[in-house]
Amino acid sequence: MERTFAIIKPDAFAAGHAGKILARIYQEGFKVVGLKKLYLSKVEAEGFYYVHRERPFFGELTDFMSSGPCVVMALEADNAIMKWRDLMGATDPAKAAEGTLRREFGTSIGENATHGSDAPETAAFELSYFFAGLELL
Ligand code: DAT
Ligand code: MG
Repeated sequence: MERTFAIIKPDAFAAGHAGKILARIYQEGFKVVGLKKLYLSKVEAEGFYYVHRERPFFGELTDFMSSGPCVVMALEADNAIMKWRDLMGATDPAKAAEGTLRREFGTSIGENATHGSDAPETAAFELSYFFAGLELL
């Protein structure tokens, strides 16, 4: 079993898609081992996306992620990291495959409904950024 870190981003939460996304997560066989609703500050969003600090879209990205409430989750499954990336689809919803979450709920490359860790090291960092070990028992 592997764990990954996922976010229902502010666009999807504000549009009322959190329930549908969560239903899909269960349907696909993930175990939700941690879940909370948060309203990130700009500084907290910057800390989370620190690896992207030099990218031209960093300001836009962190403004968006701190623009409203989101849902952060720890998901467990065999091959959870890749499985969740596959379910989300490509970063740009226009390029995401039919049936993926970003295709269904994303509206632009910036406002793409969900986040998922891309590797074991980033999953470890991202899980620990939002959850204490005791919250994931
Ligand atoms: P992913 O979220 O698929 O891992 P990423 O790590 O490359 O994609 O980028 C993180 C987020 O930054 C992405 O979900 C949305 C935003 N982003 C990426 N590329 C962008 C761009 N060209 N313009 C605006 N926002 C972008
Ligand atoms: Mg990424």
